[in-house]
Amino acid sequence: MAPRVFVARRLPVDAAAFLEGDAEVDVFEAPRPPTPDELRARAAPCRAIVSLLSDRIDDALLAACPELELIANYAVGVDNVDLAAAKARGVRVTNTPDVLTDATADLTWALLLAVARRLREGERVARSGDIGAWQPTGLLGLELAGATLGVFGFGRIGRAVARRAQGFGMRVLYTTRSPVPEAEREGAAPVSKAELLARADVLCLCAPLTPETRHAVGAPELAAMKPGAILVNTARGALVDEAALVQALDAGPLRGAGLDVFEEEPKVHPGLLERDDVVLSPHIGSATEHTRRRMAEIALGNVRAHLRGEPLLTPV
Ligand code: 8YV
Repeated sequence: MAPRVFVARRLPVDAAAFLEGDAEVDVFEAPRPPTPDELRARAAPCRAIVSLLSDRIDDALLAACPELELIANYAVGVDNVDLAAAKARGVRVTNTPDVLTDATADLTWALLLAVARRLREGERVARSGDIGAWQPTGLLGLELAGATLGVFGFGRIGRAVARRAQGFGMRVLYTTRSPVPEAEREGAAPVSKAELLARADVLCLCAPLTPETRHAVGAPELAAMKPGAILVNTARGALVDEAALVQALDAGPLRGAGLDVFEEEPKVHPGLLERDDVVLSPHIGSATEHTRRRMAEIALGNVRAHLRGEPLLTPV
């Protein structure tokens, strides 16, 4: 009997056609994540699953899937997977790195620019059908040339964000876990977290979510940020204490925030919803046609490689 594979959402590549001859594929077709019960029931007879960031793969799920050998996560982040539990049960894990680096860096810059130049307010004014009397002091924003970009987490995406800053004439500082060779610094300088907070006019969060990075930006860090600074988060919502962010936006000294990810996804903190100084997007960092297709090819390619006994493309 062909091995069974569960794909937890419809992908931009036909999973059944991709794995034809290698597996019998069960795709969860609803436009929502499977509930934990649905996930358990559908994954139970499978040797591999393609999971998304909204699918919690914990020890209880693994225990309910005795045939499971591979979790091919359709994301670069793997914080939805209990890696220790997977390792303990001999289940391999893959992700989709590299192919989403540029798309995510682009969206980081889209949010950065939107907040810096107050596009949310400007859009509303223009859409009223009358842009009003031209004002020398109207909708003034932050000039990026000569300003300092701080990058928290200097992996592939952090470096791609930094690379783009050169075109804008910004100085770039970063802080990250492990030393980065000079050749990969993109002209950016390593600093302590305290210095990053104190000096960045724009702080971009590009780190994975781990126990160490959870609430990396909470009330003390927000209070230590440079007055008038902008916070951009396209990594994982829980890097930021959202309640503290709302308070910091109310009290100053932040200029605003651009957020693609949220602490309690799919929910967004109600305190963020009506603000003009915040630009929001619904976790779409990797959402270009090209990138999402490549992510699917990599996730399914890992499943195929595993079932054929070949080396995995992108093991975690
Ligand atoms: C995806 C992401 O949109 O790759 C990641 O870690 O957050 C995004 O690329 C999402 O994870 C899809 O599952």
